[in-house]
Amino acid sequence: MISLLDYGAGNVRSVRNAIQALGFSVTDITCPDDILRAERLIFPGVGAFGAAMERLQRLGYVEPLKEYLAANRPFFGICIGLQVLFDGSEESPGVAGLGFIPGHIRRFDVGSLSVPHMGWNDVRLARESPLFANYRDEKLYFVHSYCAAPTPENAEWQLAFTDYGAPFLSAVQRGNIAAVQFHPEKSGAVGLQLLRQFLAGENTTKPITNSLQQTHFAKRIIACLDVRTNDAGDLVVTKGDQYDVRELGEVRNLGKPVELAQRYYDEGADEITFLNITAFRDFPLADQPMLEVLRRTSERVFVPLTIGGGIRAFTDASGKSYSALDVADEYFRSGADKISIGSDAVATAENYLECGNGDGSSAIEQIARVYGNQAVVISIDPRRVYVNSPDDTRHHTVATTTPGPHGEGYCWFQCTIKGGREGRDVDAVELAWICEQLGAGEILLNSIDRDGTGAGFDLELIGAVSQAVTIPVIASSGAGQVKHFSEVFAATGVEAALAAGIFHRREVPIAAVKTHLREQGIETRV
Ligand code: 1PR
Repeated sequence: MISLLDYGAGNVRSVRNAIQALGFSVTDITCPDDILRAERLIFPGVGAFGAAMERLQRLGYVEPLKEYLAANRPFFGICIGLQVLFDGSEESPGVAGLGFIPGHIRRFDVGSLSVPHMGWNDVRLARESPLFANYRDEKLYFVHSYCAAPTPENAEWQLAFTDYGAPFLSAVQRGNIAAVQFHPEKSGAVGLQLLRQFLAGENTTKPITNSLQQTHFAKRIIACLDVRTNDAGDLVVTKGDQYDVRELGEVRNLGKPVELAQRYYDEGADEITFLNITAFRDFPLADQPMLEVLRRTSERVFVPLTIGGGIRAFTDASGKSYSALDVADEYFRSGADKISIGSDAVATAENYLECGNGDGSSAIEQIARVYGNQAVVISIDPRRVYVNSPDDTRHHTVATTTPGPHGEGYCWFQCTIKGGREGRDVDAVELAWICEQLGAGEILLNSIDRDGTGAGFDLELIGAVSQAVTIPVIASSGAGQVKHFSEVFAATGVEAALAAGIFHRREVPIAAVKTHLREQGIETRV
C-alpha cells in the first residue's frame, strides 16, 4: 500500500493515476498519524514552496514528517516534495523548510534561457541507485523556476544532476529517502519505470551506464486537439482553416478526443493540449463530457496535459457565481497539469493598459498564486493588421516580408477573443509581456492567418513575441512539413512547437518531425 501525501494544494491526480496504472493501491494521508503509519510515502509537492510549508504546518504534518524522515522510512518526494526537504527557498523568504538537507533552494539564474525550466531534459547520475537501475539516458519532464544547487554540505545526498545554465540537483537520495525534481508521472514510460522502482521497494542496483558529460534540454513537440460539440451533440476533435471549423455547413470531425490523445502519446508527443473552442459561450463546468475526456485521458496519457477554453469568472442561469479559479480548480482536479487562458487574458491586458498594473483579481494572478506560474498558459489568437508605417499605429509593428493587400510593408498582430470572432485594441507582443508580469508561465502563440494553411509558422509574429518575454513560448499554427519545425526553432529560439491538422490527418507523423529535428542538430526527446 502506497500512502499519498495530498495536502490539497493542487493537482496530484496524475501521480495517483500513475501509481494505479502501475498496479499499486494508494491511500491518502488524511491526518498526522497516517504519516507515521505509512509503509511507503509519496509526497508530490505542488505550487509554491511557502504555500506548501504553510499547508503542512496547518495540517499538523510537519512534525510527523520529520519523525518519519529521521527514521529513514521509505519516502519519495517529487518537485516541491524535493525542495521542502531543504532549509528554505528564495521563493518564500523567511519560511523554514523541513531542514533535512542542508542548503537553500534558489531561483534559476540562467541568462537568456527561459524560466521556468519547462520541458524534457536528461540527468547525469552521480552514483548507483535502485531508482535508476533501468535508466538509460532518457529524458524526463521538468517544470520549475527554483532549484537546489549541489554544495559540499549536501554532497552525501547528491544522486543526479541536470544542466540548465548551471548544474542543479535533479535527484537526491540517502538511505530510504529519495526525491526528484522532475515529474516521473509525466515522463512517459521512462518515468513510470522509475516510479515503479520506488513503489515496489526495489533495492538492487546496477552499474551506472549513464555516460553524459552534460545534459541537453529538448525542444518540445505538442499535439493540439481543438474540441467542440458537433451538430449531433457529440464531443469531437475538429480543426479549422483560419479558425473556420465548418465544411459544407458541418463541423469537421477528425476523431474522438481520448483516442486521439492516446495515439499521440503512443507516437511520442511531448505534451497534449485540449482547447475547448466553444467554451467562451458555454459554462465549462457544465460541460461534463469535456471534464470526462480530461479524466479518462489522464488515466492513460503520462505526459503533460493542458486544457483551455472558458477560463473566466461566470454566473450561471441560477445566478450562482463562479470565479475563474473555480473553473481552473475543476480542470486541475480532472487531470490537467496546465490551464490555458484565451479571451479573458485579453480583457485582463485591456484593464492593465488602462490602470498601469494588475489588481490581483485577474484569472492569471489568482490561478498562478495557487497553482504556480508554470500552470498558467496564455493562448493568443492574433491576426495581422497591415500598415504602411510604424507611425500609423501605437502597436508593436514588424517590417514584413509578406506585404499586405495594398503593398503595406508593416503589420501588427491584433489580439482577438471568442475564437477570432472579435478583434481588440491589444497587440500580441504587449499581451504576452503583460501576462508575464501578472504571473503567466508560458505563451501558446497561435496565428489566425496561418492556422490550418500548412504554409509554415509565422516567424515574424513568433520572433516578435518571443523577444518580448522570458517565459517559454509555444509556436503554433501553420505547420505543414517537417522543415517548418526546424525553421521555427532555428529562427526564433522558441521552446516548443505545436501542430494539429498534419497530425490528425496523418500527413506527418510526430516521429518524422523528431527525426528531422535530430538530423538538423536540434535536441528532441526520442
Ligand atoms: O478564449 O479562453 O475560451 O479559449 C478558447 C481557446 O480555443 C483558445 O485557446 C483559442 O485559441 C481556441 N479556439 C477558439 N476557436 C478556435 C477555432 O479554431 N475556431 N482554436 C480555436 C484555436 C488554434 C490552434 C490550432 C493551431 C494549429 N486553434 O490551437 O490547433 O492553429 O493548427 P494547424 O497545425 O492545423 O495549423 P478562451
